[in-house]
Amino acid sequence: IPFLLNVLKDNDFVNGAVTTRFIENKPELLKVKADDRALKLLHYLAEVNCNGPMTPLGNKEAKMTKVPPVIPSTTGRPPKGLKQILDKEGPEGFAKAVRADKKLLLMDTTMRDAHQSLLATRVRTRDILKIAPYTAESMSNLYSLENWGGATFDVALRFLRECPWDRLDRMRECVPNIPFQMLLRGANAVGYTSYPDNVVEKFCRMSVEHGMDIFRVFDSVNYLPNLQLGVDAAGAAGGVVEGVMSYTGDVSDPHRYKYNLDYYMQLATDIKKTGAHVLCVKDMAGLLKPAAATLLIGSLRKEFPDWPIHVHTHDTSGAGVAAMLAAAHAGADVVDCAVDSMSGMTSQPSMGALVACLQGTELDTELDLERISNIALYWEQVRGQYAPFEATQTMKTGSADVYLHEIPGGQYTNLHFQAHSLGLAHRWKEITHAYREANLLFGDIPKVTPSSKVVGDLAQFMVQNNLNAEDVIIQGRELSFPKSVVEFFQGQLGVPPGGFPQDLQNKVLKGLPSITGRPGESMAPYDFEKAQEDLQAAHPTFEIKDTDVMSHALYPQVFNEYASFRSTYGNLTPLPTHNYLGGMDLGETVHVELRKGFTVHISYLAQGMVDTSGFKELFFEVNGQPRSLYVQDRL
Ligand code: 3PY
Ligand code: ZN
Repeated sequence: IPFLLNVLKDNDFVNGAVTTRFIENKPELLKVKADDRALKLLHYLAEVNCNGPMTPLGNKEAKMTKVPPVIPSTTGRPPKGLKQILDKEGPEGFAKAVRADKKLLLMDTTMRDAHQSLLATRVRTRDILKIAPYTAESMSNLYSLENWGGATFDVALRFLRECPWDRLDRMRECVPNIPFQMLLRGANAVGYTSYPDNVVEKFCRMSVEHGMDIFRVFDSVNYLPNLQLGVDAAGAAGGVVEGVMSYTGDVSDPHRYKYNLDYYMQLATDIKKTGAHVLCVKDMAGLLKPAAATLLIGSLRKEFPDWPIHVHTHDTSGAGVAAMLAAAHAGADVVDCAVDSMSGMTSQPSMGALVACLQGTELDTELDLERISNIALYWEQVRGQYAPFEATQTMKTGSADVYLHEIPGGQYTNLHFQAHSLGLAHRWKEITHAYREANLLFGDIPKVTPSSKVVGDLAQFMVQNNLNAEDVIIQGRELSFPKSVVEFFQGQLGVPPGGFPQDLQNKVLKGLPSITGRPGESMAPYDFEKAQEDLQAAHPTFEIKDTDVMSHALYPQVFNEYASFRSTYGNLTPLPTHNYLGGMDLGETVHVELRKGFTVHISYLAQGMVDTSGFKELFFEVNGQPRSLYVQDRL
C-alpha cells in the first residue's frame, strides 16, 4: 500500500505523464521502507480505535474538541527581533541591548511553562508549530519565547512519542526573529537527578546547535556548585545564561528570617560570580507579592545597575499581574507571562493584561493587543483538544493558600488533580498542610523540581501513614522513608541553604553514607560512542541519531520505549491531537500531511466482530482505496 500511495499521489502519474520508464525514473517511489509511514499510521489508528488510548489520559471521560483551531493568516515576513542582535553581538551584546531597552520586555511561556502548569505538559509539536509563524510575525519584540526544557523533554518522549529535538529544529524554521529560551535544571539538565558532567555539557552544545538561545539555569536548593556546572555548560555552548535564584518565603515579611533580603542579596552576588549574563528571580510557586517585588527587585537593581534582571512567577494566588507590574516599576528588564487563554491560576500572569496596563506609560511593551488576542483565541481552541489533562477540571480559581503551603505551579496542579481522581478532594487541606509540615521538617527549603518532589513525597507518606511532623521526628528511626527522601538526606540534590537538619538526617539515613560536594562530580563520564552502538543494536529498524543517544543518556528506559513505539507506529506528529489521543470516530475522515506535499486521507468505515482467535477486522478507506486491518481485541 505505501508504494501504491506513492504512485497515486505522484504529480506525473496524476497528470498522465507516465512512460514505460516511469518507475525507473522515479526510484524514490520504491522507497516503501521509508514511506511505510502511512501504513504505520493506519496501524496506530486501528490499534487505538479498537483498544482505546495508548497514552494515559488524565480523565478518560473528558470530551475533547475535534474542530481544528483557526490559524490566523501570515505574510511570511516576520520583522527583525532580538534574535538578530544576539546573532550579531553575542550574549554580552545581547545583555547590553536588553539593559538599554526602556520598554518592559516580556518572555512568553505559552509553549513551555504555561502548558506544563495547566495541561500536564501535553501540548504536541503540531499544535505549537501551527501558531509559530503568526507568533513570529506578531511578537517580534519579545525578549524570548520559552519553548523547551523543564518537563517538556521527558513528556515529549514518554507520552507524546515525539522527538524533543525535532520540535526545536522545526520551531527554529518557523521563528527566525525571537530568541528561544529553555529551562535547565542545572546539574540535572532536563531530568530529575544529577548526570555526568559530559552529559550536561554536550546537552547544552546540542541544544544551541538545534536552535536554543537562552538557558535559564537553576538549582532546586540554590546549591551553587550545581548551578555553576549548568552556567558553565550553557555558557561554553555559546548560549545566553540566566543565573537563577529560586525564590521562596516572603522577603517582605520581617518575621520570616531565613530567606530575608540579606540572603537574596548574597545569593545574587554569588550568582554574579558564576558569570551568568542575566539574573533571574524564579518565583516558581507565585509567592512574590507586589511589596516583596518592589523591595527585592529594587535592591537588586541598585546593587547591580548593569545586570539585566528577569522575573518569573506563577499566578496561583491571583496576584501575578500586580507583582510583575511592581517588579517592572522597581527595575526588572523582563517579566514572564502567557497569552491570556493559557494564563492565570498555576500558569503565568496574562500577557494581555500586562500589555494593556502598561500602554502609554514609559514601560510600554509595544506589543499589539489585537494580535495577542488572535493568538489567545488559537490557544483557547487548542486547549479544548487537551480536555483530559485540563487543570480546570478540578481547579476553578487561583488560591491565596499558596502563601501557606508554597507548592510550585506545576506540582500544585498535579497534586490537586491526583487528590480529586483518588476521591481525596475533601482531604485537600490535609494534603497541603502535610506539604507545609514536610517542608519545615527539611529545614524550610526552596521547593522546585526536583526538591519539590521530595517534599511532596514526604507529605504523601505522612498523609498515608497518619503522621504529623512530631510523629516523624519521634518515630523517625523506625520509619521506612520514601527513597527520594533518603537520597535527599544523602546529599544527592546538593546541600540546601543552612545545611541538613542533623537529627532528622540521622534518623532517615540510619547509617547510610552521604555525599559531600557536588553529586555529579564523582560520576564517570558517559560513553556516547558505545551508547550509540548499543542503541543501534537494540533498535535495528530505528536509525539512531546523536540526538537519540542524548535522549537515551537522559532517560534510558523512556527512550527505549519511545524507540520501540516509533519503530512500530512511526512519527505521529502530523496526526491531529484528538485522533492521536483518542483515535477516530466511525465515519470520520482525517487528512494527515505526512511530509510536505504528501497527505494521506483516511476514513474509518466500520469494525467487525471479534473472531475466535480474539481479533477484530477494522475497515478503512485510504486515499480512496479500501483497506482492512486485523487487530487483537484487548478490551
Ligand atoms: C521545571 O523544573 O520543570 C519547572 O518548571 C520548575 O519551575
Ligand atoms: Zn515556572
